Amino acid sequence: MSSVAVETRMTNPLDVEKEEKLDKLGDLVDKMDNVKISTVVETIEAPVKHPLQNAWTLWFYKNDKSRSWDENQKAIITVDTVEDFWSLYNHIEVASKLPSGSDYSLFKQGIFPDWEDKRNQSGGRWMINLDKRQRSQLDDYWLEILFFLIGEHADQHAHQVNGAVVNVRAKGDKLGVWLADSSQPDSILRIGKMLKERLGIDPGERIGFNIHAEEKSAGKASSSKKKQFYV
Ligand code: MGP
Repeated sequence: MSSVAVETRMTNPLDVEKEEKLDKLGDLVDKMDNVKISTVVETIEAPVKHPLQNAWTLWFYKNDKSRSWDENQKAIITVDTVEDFWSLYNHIEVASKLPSGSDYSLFKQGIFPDWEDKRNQSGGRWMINLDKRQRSQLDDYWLEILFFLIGEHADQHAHQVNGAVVNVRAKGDKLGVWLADSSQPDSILRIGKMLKERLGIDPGERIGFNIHAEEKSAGKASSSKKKQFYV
């Protein structure tokens, strides 16, 4: 090949353009060779929730006279983390704002909030009866009781604690902490003392413990609802 021919081919504008394209492609390949493809898959961390020792179900009792007592009990939601408990608490009406005749109950998952449930049958409840004028204390008392439950504050007696109920009543509100076994006086009394202390109830004031079976057979006859224990 003569030098003229070489010269001619190299200066052909089409060839120059082709050459430039190839150069650019080469640059691109070089660049791509230097790109480090990360093998670490970045994970988006889910916020950590703090588990409760037990799962707890919130129940609402609506005083609807056309339905039976049991039918008026409605399970709202079950929570098993601190965060879900707060989200629930912040979304519902406080007890003091509920219509008279309503109840909230918080029970360990699987326990129906009545005397008849097999895990309640042999038990009883500590009752805190509030005077009509104590309505302003109701929400604080109820929240303190909720902490007592979900925080397992009864320590080694916590297995005894099945749940709690707040009865919103025009005649005077009531709070009850339901225990599983009324044949265990030591743990019943210990829990009663803890509750009094936590709620800041005057030491001179007494609270009493009712046995479910007796309340059930006594019906409306409040005189025969004999308290079995006092603290
Ligand atoms: P209550 O709601 O505990 O108190 O019981 P309230 O409304 O202040 O009435 P009082 O009788 O204590 O003055 C009201 C009624 O609800 C009881 O008499 C029962 O008929 C019924 N009831 C309450 N509880 C807790 C139960 C229960 O566990 N099982 C059944 N079957 N009925 C219940």
